[in-house]
Amino acid sequence: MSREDMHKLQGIRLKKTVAMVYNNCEPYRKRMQEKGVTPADIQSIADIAKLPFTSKKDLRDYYPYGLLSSPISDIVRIHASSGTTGKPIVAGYTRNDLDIWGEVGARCFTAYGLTKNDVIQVSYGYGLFTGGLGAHGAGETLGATVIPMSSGNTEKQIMLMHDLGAVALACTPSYALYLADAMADSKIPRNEFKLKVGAFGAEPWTEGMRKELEEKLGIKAYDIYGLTEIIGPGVGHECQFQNGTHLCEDHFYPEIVNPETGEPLPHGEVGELVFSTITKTGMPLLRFRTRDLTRLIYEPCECGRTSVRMDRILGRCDDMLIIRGVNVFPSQVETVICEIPELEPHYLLVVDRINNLDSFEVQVEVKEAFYSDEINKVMDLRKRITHRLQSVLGISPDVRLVEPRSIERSQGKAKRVIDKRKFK
Ligand code: DLL
Repeated sequence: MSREDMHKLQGIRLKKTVAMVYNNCEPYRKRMQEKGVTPADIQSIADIAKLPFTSKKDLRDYYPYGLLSSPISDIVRIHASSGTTGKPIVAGYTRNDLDIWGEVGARCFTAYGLTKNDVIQVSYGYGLFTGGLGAHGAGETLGATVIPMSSGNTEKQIMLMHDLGAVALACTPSYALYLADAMADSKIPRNEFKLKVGAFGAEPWTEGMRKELEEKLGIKAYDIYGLTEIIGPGVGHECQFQNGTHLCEDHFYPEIVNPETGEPLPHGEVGELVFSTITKTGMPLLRFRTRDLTRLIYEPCECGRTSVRMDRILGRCDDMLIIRGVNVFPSQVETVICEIPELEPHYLLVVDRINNLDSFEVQVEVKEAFYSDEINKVMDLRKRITHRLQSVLGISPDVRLVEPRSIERSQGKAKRVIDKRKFK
């Protein structure tokens, strides 16, 4: 679709959504009235900037059903994402929303080259988290054979992946890494597995991590992006060129704004990703501030899809650590670790404040083959890592090399940071 036609379609859909939330959702009506905007002011997609933002705080304030635009009798599914504190964020979906979700999810799997003839193992957690049921609906809409495995029970995961001939694995990248080790331990030869494709998301991951996963699992590892408030997995996906995540912008309109001021940023600049849902009916959201940092790419993709792409999620505004005044994203550390051949991509950042000074430790596992008790070798490796991290981050961490398999593994979203300063 040409950009012009896409904008036309988005404008029509936005107009309908704005009328819907204005008429059916009191908090939105009030917020628009405060801004002096009525549905009549929204005539095209360019008018979106007139609309108020929605934040995670709004979802907490109107917990659990306050932001629904449909009566509860039309809501057929609830999901929730656990916040760090207090009540979770609740999202309600109508039948229409589940159909959209199935469709955008099936687009993702199709872009990875999967068809109805394939077996897909879904190892995202099932339950309130959108990962399991989201990927499940995507696979079923495609007509593929879905194994609703959920996370955990690693030995069984490997056995069924092998016995049922799973071609695709859908889980978090950190859990995929864990499963890769379990596959190697299982002693089942790699060529007896049919696995070819990974659909990995729900947490930030780097190009280095992609390389590790592709090598360890012998697959192509693709990104899948989404968030509970917007719909779940399926908001965006990579294609065979693995060169940016295509957004399903005919359903979810993206903007990039300055995370401090909320001002829209020029095309191509890195900022906070904001989405408006333009087809959902259960809990349509206008200009939802995701807190995710990325940039949008409008140049056409080699695959022929005309949808806008986003770059990798650099991190979340809330994940950014400020250590001794320097901004640090865990993904920067991951990039460095994946570049150093002696290291496993398992790491933990531990930040503390001792005598009013920030301490910053990076724990990282050394590969079995390089794990040595020769002090010179260890010192040399530590020095190299510290030097590299110092030049990328601008501050120097204490690097602690730890034994292979000593950092706790995750079966869902990995926990990469312990910030002890928060408890002081
Ligand atoms: O994580 C939905 C999902 C499930 C996406 C399975 C992909 C696969 P939430 O729990 O609400 O929803 O968390 C959403 O996770 O705002 C990002 O910060 C992060 N995230 C999700 N996908 C990616 C990705 C699900 N591909 C939050 N890359 C989002 C980086 C991601 N971060």
